[in-house]
This record gives sequence, C-alpha cells and structure tokens, in this order.
Amino acid sequence: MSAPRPLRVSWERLEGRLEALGEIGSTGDGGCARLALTDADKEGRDLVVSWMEDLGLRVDIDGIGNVVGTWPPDATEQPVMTGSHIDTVRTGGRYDGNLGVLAGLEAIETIVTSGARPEHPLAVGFFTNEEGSRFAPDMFGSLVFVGGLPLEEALDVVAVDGAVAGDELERIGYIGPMPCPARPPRAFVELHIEQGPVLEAGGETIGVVTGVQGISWQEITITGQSNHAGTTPMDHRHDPSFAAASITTFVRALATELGPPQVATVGRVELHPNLVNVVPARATLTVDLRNTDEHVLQGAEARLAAHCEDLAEAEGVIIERKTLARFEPVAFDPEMVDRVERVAVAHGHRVRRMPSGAGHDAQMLARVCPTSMIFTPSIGGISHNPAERTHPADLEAGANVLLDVLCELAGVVAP
Ligand code: HGY
Ligand code: MN
Ligand code: MN
Repeated sequence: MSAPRPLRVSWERLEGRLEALGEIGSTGDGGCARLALTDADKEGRDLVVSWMEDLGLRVDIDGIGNVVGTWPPDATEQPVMTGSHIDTVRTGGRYDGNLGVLAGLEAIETIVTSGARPEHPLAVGFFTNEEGSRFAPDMFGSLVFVGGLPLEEALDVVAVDGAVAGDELERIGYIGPMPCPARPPRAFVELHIEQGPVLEAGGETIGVVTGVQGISWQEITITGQSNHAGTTPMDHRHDPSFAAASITTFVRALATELGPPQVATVGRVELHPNLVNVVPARATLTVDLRNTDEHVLQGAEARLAAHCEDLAEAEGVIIERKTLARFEPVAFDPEMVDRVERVAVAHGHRVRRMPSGAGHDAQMLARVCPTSMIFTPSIGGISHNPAERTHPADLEAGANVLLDVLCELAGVVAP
C-alpha cells in the first residue's frame, strides 16, 4: 500500500485571506494601517474570528483581547498552538503578523478537512498589540497571556494618542472571559516574514529562528526654554530641538562603533510648539536600541544615559528618560529549532539558522512552553513599509513547513 500523500495547504485559500485581510485598513499603496484597538483592528479581528467560526473552532477571548481558536472545539487538553498578530504599524504591509495567523488557520483547516484526528488539540491565535507603536510596550497581549504583565497594568496603558487600552478594548468589544494568564500551550510555533535582508541575500527560503534579540525602548523628554528665533543669541539658548538632534546622531554613532548586530533608531520626534519662528519649549523622542547580547545592550543604554547627562549640563535643559519596553534576548527551545530545520530540509528548502532582529509574540510564549519560529524571506528586506512583499512561492513554502511542524507536534496522521 502506498504511503499517504502528505498534507499541503491550499495556497489559493491562504492568498485570498491575506488579500481580504490586507484590504482592511488599506492605505491604497499596497499597505495597511490597523493600529492596535482601532476600528480597523476591530474590523480585522471580526473577519479572522468569522473564519475561525466557519471552520468550527472554539473561539476564546481573554481579558486583554487575545483571541484563540481551538480544534477540536471540545478539547480540554492544552493545544499545540500557532499564531501571531494582526495589528500593524501605521505604514504597515500585508504580511507582518498576518501571515502567521492566516497560515496557522490554513494549516488547521487543511488538517480538519483532511479528516485526520490529531493526538493533541491544535489552536491558532492572534495576540493584542504586538506592534506597540500605539500602546507600549510591544507584545503586551502575549506578555499578559504568559503572565509577564498583570492584566490590570496592561488595561491602564495610555496610548501615544491619549486613549486608554481598557477603554479601547471595551469600545471595540474585545474584552473576553478567558482568564489571563492562559494555561500554557503544549508548544508554540510562529511563522513570520523575516522583515530583513538576510534570507534573500543568502538565497535561502526558510529561516530557522534560534531566538530574538534584546529590545530597549525609551521615551526621552527634553525641556528647554521657548524663545524668539530671531532675537535670542545662540549662546542664550536652551534648545530641546538641538538636544534631540544630538541624541539622534549620538545613537547612530554608538551603533556604528559597536557594530552589528547593534541597531539604534529614533523613530518618533515631537517638538512643542513646533513653529518655524519659535525655539522649542520641549522635545519628545523615542530611542529603540537592540542587540543579541544583553551585556552589550546594557552598555549601550549606559552610554546613552551618560550622553544625556552631559548634554543636559551643556545645553541647560532638563532631560527625563522613561522606559517604554525592555526585553532581554530570548533563545528558543533547541529541540523545537531542530524540528523546524529538519522539516524545512525535508521539504527540500535551503535553510539558514538565524536570530530575529524584530520582536515577536513567540518571544513571550517561549517563557511558558517549547517555542520556535519559521521565517520566510522579505523582498529587498523591506518591512514596516507598504512595499513589504514576499514571493508567493515562499509564503506557501513557509505555510507548508508550519503545517508539517504542527502535524508532528500534534500527532496528526494523514488519513
Ligand atoms: O518592534 C518590533 O520588533 C515588532 O515589530 N513589534
Ligand atoms: Mn510582526
Ligand atoms: Mn511589526
């Protein structure tokens, strides 16, 4: 008797769902904007939940709006879980997060419709506010899910636009009864686009992700003296805009000096009153520092703090720093990493072991269960940009590797 044909995803169904979800919050240039807990996020949530319900999954929602679809619906044992996020940055693409959620749903749908009965239940979820660009810290939904942040604290987080997380969750109707933290899954695997240039440059199809680098987000508020742009002599100025520029150039020089994988980004700068003929009263900026080495990352943070002290003294301004997010580097479970590599090689793909430069929900799930990630290449290494693209063949390849990893973990035997 011939061996059963291996299960494979339906690319047409997955592609159709990626396009349909990408249309929600579409920015008209191929990208989409679904900032966490906005109306567009709600619309995206409702669509994915409807697909989960159509498939017959049991849909559970927890107190921070994390959504988990489980099969079989009457399962009581902890599931083998996959998933990611469907919130985006304001200038987001169609694959960051969305791929992991929809490929996970597609993998489970492939298993369900094949008639196979898994030994262990399966689940696919999307976590609230992975991006963190509206509400900091990032990944706060999965952080609450694993017990790393008290629910009440997350509900009280105030967004950059002044909204309160709990109020927004209430408004969009996604405060659910599932307890936080959740019972840990049996295992967790996340498929995600790489969002960087490494796989494309190396000609590999699958990234076998070994872990996630450390992340340090700070918000720096600089208070100076608002004054007339024309009458104030340069040596009388206490200029927050100048100080902000000094910090921006300092972190660039610091990252250059430390070398890869150190990265540094000033992504948000706001001046008040932000007028052409007024020396600003105040500047608020964010600094994002990352490194795979916790010791080097701490050193970079210390160097930035020292620079701010010297700058405050020299420019006669007040500089206050607030931590928005701080996560140490995470190493994924070696056996889970080996499993992803073995499956990807068995599929005939060229693979590369690599750390993740971006943060992911998987780095939180790794605190409570065996976890790993699968990467697919990003064209031009572009992400957090409407031009974010991945070749369809690579998206399909990643989804099929995810499917087989889930089948192994859940003891699915093709009928
Ligand atoms: O910032 C990150 O790495 C992720 O996109 N939240
Ligand atoms: Mn992401
Ligand atoms: Mn992202």
